[in-house]
Amino acid sequence: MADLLGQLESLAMGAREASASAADERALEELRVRFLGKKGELSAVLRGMGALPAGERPRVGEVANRVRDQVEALLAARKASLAGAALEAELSGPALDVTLPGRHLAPRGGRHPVTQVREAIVGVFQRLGYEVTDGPEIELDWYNFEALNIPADHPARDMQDTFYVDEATLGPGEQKGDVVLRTHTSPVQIRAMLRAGKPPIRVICPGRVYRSDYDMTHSPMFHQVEGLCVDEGITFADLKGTLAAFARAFFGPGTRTRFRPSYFPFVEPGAEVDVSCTICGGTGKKDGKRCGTCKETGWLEVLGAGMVHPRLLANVGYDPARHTGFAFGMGVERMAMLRFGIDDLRLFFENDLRFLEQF
Ligand code: 2U9
Repeated sequence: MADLLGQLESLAMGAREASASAADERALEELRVRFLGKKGELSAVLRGMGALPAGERPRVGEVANRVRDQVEALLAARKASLAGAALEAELSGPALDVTLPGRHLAPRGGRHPVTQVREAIVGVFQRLGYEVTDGPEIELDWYNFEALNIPADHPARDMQDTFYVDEATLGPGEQKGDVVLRTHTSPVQIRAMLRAGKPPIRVICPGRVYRSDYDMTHSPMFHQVEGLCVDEGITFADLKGTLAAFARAFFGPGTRTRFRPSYFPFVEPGAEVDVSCTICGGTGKKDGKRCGTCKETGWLEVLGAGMVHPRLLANVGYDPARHTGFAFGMGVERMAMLRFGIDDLRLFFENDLRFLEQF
């Protein structure tokens, strides 16, 4: 018995010394396993009790229980004093700077170049007081063609240029040829005029349009931005001033504009609008050589425009004798090609990350 009591005595002393020098919580846990664990020192002493005469066991058991309580108390006290010291060190150290910027996650995506350019174009017109509006991409013939002065026998209605909605998908009362994928965003402006009921009207209409074309500069789906301004006393001078301001805002302050007569069924007179070449500044020469972007002309065609045809105003119930207006249209992909120096429009729709990551 004296042997076991001696072992318990030295176990308690060993635990006292070891816990006093334990440097952290991990060391304390190791001590708990060493002294109190299933395969630890205390368990070894208790196993030795089996060899004692029955009368001596209670005494040894009692001392063993007291030693276990002491060791537990030692470990707990050391744990508390370590935690107190750690808190003290943190409080007396440098203060936490809550004004430090946070850590940012790397951006996972970005806006498509066509989206970026569409937003830039629309933003200029919003700042000029235009309201953004959109309409259906699956459109009725009347809004897409008829109301825009494009009658049934007009070349623009050629099946080649348009996607007609199949008979099977037509709604009640609709006939083959009545429903098309819109070929321009112009029907949105027709709808906007009908909705407004009367001038003044100033809308900017970005959106997807569809034509059966596919090559370096044409895609069966592309994006347009069209604008419309109708009020009393609107003249071609307002059109020129507006588009010149747009060109300077979008391409840069030194940009010049040029209007060439052209024909569109929905405007009279109509014009194609060029801007001075963004690459050579309108000189036609780049580093002493021919500028390839403008083919040495110094000009880039970027817009179509004109005064709204009086027949269109009458079609939506406006009085062409009292109200006049101008309209314009541009292709977003073409603007993006010019802004980023891209020569093949199909790149925009292939979703190749090597291309998209460059914007
Ligand atoms: C209404 C009245 C007039 C919109 C116009 C153009 C000229 C034009 C093209 C530019 C490149 C289409 O994307 S593109 O191929 N657009 O040249 N668009 S005038 O005229 C309108 C529209 C709506 C009610």
